[in-house]
Amino acid sequence: MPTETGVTASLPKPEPRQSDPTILAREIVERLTYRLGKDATAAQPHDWLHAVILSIRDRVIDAWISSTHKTYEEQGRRVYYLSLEFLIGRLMRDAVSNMELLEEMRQALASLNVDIDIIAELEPDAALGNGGLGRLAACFMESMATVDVPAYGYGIRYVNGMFRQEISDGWQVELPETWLTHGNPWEFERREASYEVGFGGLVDPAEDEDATPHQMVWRPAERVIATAFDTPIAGWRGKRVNTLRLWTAQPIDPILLDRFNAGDHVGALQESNRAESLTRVLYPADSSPAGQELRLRQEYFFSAASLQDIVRRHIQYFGDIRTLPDKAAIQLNDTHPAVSVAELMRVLLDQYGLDFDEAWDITRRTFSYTNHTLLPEALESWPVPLFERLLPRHMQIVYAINSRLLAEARRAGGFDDAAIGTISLIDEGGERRLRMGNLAFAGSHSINGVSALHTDLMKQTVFADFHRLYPTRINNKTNGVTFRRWLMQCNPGLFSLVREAIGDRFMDDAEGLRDLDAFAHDSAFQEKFLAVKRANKAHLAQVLRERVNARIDPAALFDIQIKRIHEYKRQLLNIVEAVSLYDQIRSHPERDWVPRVKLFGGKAASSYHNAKLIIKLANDVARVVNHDPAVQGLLKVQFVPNYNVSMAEIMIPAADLSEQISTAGMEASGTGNMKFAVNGALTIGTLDGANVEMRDHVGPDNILIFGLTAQEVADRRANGYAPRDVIEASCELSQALSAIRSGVFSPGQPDRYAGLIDGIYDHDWFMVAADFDSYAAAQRQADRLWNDKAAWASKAIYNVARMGWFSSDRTIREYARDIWKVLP
Ligand code: B1N
Repeated sequence: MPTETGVTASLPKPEPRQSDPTILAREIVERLTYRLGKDATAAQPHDWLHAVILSIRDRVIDAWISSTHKTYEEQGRRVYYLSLEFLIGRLMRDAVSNMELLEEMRQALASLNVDIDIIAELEPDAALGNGGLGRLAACFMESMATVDVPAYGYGIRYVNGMFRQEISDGWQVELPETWLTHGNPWEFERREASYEVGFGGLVDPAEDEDATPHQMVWRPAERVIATAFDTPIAGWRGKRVNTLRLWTAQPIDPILLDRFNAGDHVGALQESNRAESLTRVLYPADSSPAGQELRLRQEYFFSAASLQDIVRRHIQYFGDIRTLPDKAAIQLNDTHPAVSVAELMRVLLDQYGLDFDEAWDITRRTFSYTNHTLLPEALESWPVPLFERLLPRHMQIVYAINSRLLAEARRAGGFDDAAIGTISLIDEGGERRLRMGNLAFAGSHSINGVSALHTDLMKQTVFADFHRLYPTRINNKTNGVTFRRWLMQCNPGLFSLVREAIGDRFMDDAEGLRDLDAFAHDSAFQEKFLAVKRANKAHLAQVLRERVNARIDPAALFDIQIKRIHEYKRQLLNIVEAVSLYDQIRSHPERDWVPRVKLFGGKAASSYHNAKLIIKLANDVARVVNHDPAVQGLLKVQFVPNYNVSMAEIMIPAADLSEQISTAGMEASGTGNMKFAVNGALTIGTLDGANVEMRDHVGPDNILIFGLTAQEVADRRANGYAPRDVIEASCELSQALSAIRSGVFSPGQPDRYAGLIDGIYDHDWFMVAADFDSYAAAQRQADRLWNDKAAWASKAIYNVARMGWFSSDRTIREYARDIWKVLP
């Protein structure tokens, strides 16, 4: 980020830049010539992209510097968002649009014979995240800048982000994604912001005379350097520009010359390779813990570097570590940075010599924690011996925190041994493990869930005993998405139609979309609305034609499920329903079936066997269905490879029906659900996560809700659920399951899906069978609605009109008001 000394007041200020296309064109050619060393006549598309980014970046920098000055002058609290993932996607259009230069840039490039849409396509996605959690962090960065919160994002600059997915013979194949191949024109390397991070080694008591009894000296066995790379993130209308600071690991000695000179050329680079491997790859695990030592190293590495940076900045400006909580609010994005709690305690105890109680008070007032999942298998914990070996001083601190925590619970009364056992930072059942969720909870003044339902379940389940001990700490902050990217940029057709109808107010206050309510039954507006949707569908059809040689009819109902592949998200329910529909179309060709295209997209964690099998099944079903002349024109199934942010930007605006069908109680919030609805798709979904609040906002008539509630799922599980009986009672379901089970879709290997389907008969943890009939009925209701174009259009328009509350600006304002206390 720009330096923050505030001494530049007397220096000449840069001239405010003009937004005239001819001036922009001149700036682009200037960057091309003098920064890239290319002649305009010889420039390749990539060079133009680079030059455009450098031009827009320079304008962003002007605002960046003034934001930094403003933050400095206000002396207020800054927000630090610590996240192991930032799923940013492309930045060019975002920055140009937020600087309000989209039209001017288009014209400037046209005058140079360059098509902005063509070069925009060349920008690689920054895919430094897995799914919803990482994309939420990216939406939050943009919204924090938009609502004028002085904030820094901290994360890791992975060389290889989310893997590229190819489909080979129907199976997922993972390939490394190299987003940095052409360099990254957005980032600034900050050599001056480098810190040492240690691992392993020994701990000795501090020897100075005035040392406190808690003061220790940690002598790490291994050290690496963390170096910062900064990316400016511009808010809407360029009001504020905040910093995303990503760390990269470097060796202290890039090459061990003594070894090299002794002829050990490989050994000479060992340290270098070991350091660099730390920030090399993103763990491709979504909603499941990665578990390996390298992951814990990544977590500690970026936490320790970020805290050193935060503490250094605080001391530089304010001089007194005791005022840290007044000037810094650190948000832990899930438990991935939770080791920060122990790290800040270490800094306060060992480096600043504070006594334990004071250090603990400062720590708790500084941190807050967002929980993103209740899935028991997803809650992070580390084997105590591993944690102790890597972070011996932190282990001591964890024990000290734990003994005070448990003593507090005993003093409070009402906590039996079992309750004490669930509050403990150490899981004593079997191999002893450190529970990162408990550490994050204990070390924070605020713990939030990401939808109303999820927050309630948090209070009733994983954190029930913590909630009894600290009844004011848990609060809800329902997720949101940035409407700049997820409406204005990805759906320019709908964006201009909405502007035409209701003016520009919604661009600064998404709740202004409500004015569209008045147009829901206006048939002229409905027609224009359907025409925009139709054009978006034609565009998607063309993209799929080019990329996977698929032929899909834009007139059909586009039914889309795009998200990580996970059993709880129930892509399997959707596929089984497709098989059942296929059956019924063949049995009753005379009925007037609604032509449907079912699209799937999403990646499976590399080690998640069933998720990969579900991808194969989708492709197997697609092959059979799409080649059967009996259903030609009525049903198409297509798996879209390598689903990512850029593909989402094409698919979401083209959707008629949005599949949000997780087993109730399992999806913490969902954010794709919000993006679809604001782009005018109807949701077919369970009462799970944020779907519940979406129903409240769009109205129960404008959403297709089916299936068990979270409470009913819990009751069924508790009272002995017998899926086999349920399956046998449903003719459609039994037929579809036995077709898959018997190899109809996998003739070359008939038992390929035996295990998967037997799982449904035997236990069906995700309640596919229990919800099937109700899901199929909701799908037929969608068909009937589709046949009434005006009714469908009005419901879709109500969705756009009433989704304003789900803007991440609203979410961020709530965090700012309730948790960070930085209301601008
Ligand atoms: O976080 C999103 C929610 O909208 C989704 O419902 C939720 O599933 C998602 C370990 C996770 N929860 N947990 C993760 C990601 C990576 C990892 O290594 C867990 N992701 C979510 C935003 O709140």
